[in-house]
Amino acid sequence: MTQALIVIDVQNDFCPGGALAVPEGDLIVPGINALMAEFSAVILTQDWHPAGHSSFASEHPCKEPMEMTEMPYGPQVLWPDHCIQGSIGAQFHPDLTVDRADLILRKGFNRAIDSYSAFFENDRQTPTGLEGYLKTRGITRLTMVGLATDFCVNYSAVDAAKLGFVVTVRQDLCRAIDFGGSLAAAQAGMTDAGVTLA
Ligand code: VGL
Ligand code: ZN
Repeated sequence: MTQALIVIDVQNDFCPGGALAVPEGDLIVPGINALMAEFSAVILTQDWHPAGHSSFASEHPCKEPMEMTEMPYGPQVLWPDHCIQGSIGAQFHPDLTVDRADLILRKGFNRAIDSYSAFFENDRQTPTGLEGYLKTRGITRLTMVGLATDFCVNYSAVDAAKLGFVVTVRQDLCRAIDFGGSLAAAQAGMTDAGVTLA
């Protein structure tokens, strides 16, 4: 039984000073680095959007960041431009121990579809390949940490539980965007899906 630590989107744009800053997003970095020592497998995810990504409010005339829009695949929050491929904002926080990672999984590179989850894009159908990677390595238990609790951590944790992984989210090593009740909804959704909130 192999356990993996999945570190979600600990990138400059999600930390204070970044384009989509999560309050206290940087404070979790030392604890995540320390936790890596307890796992035989460490996987990092990296939000990785092309310029002009369809989830950016700047691509939608008359829309502001944090407003909703309707995409062919369903409702989508519109974000400030963030985590653009090759930008400083898309880089991992400089203090994150990137060298411990076995795999860096990039997501959100498809211009037409956002991808909160590390497993499926926001159409809920297009796989990222992470399920196959983990299962072929014999990994059955996942601990998730990172940013943001209510979006990418939430979607990743719920998908993982649905795929049959045993999932724990270390909330002390996550931080939330939390707008419009998104954190409470995410916590309820994760609990319903069988995710352990620690
Ligand atoms: C995220 C919004 C847009 C996240 C990524 O990592 O939670 N949120 N892109
Ligand atoms: Zn994004």
